[in-house]
Amino acid sequence: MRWRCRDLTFDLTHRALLMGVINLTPDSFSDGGRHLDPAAAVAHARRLMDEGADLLDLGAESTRPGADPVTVDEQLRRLMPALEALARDPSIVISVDTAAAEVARRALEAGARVINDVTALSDPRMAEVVVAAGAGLVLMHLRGTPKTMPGHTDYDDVAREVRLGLAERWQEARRSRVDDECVALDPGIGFAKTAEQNLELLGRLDEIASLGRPVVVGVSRKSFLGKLLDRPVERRTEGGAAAAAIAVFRGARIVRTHDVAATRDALRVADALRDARRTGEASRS
Ligand code: HH2
Repeated sequence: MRWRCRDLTFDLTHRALLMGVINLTPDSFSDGGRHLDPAAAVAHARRLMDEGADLLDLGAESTRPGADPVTVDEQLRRLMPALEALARDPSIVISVDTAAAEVARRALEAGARVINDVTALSDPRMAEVVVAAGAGLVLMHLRGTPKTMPGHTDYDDVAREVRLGLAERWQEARRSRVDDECVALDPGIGFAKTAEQNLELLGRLDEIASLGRPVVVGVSRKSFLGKLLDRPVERRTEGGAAAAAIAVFRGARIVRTHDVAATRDALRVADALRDARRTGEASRS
């Protein structure tokens, strides 16, 4: 299983990637306001790289339930100073979390290698921008918009419907000439799903992985963990690492997390268990 992001191709066969989160926002649900200053963002980015992040996801617009959209100009104002500083080091792989094609274009021009689009190509120009750069593209499942999504949780079979939704967005990317090897798919944990639906999706992640592209999951600090563990956002780290490990065992290949250090070992254990199970299956067949 390979994932192409411009000049880099990741081999995800035996090792899941850690994508560290840097929110350049005043209002993100878990770390809003902490990395607004570009110097603080760069220092945090370097810390996450030292802790073992394979790539960094920079976002300038909160997608928490009920969040208002942020203009292109404001996203660029928040994003570009930190992005430009980090892009000076080509060994740092930068992803940008945006649904706006113009933000994606400017970010790719500055050296980003991945666009993480939680709206899966809602901007009609997004695919063209991604194709022109040969960038990696994360297509996430979402119903409605971050503003309206809490009202969109009526599923008959959440895993089947998320799988169908992602397959449809991947087809749309193909029609727009996005190379299959650049695409990664994300079930959108916490986006238009109840706590129970998030748990069911994680438990049935192999159904999403069976689509045949790398699966991305973001579980860290999310409210389904808070509900399950009865813990505030700053005390969900261990629960998030456990959920990330199980997601990898069930087929996720890229884990988006705020807590890189705490998640790294959990992923290595999950990778080893996954490989051992596959070796066992192969030797019995
Ligand atoms: N979750 C968040 C944001 N972007 N992108 C992908 N692909 N998958 C996710 O699960 C995902 C995402 C929400 O987390 P965070 O960025 O910390 O919060 P906020 O959106 O409030 O900035």
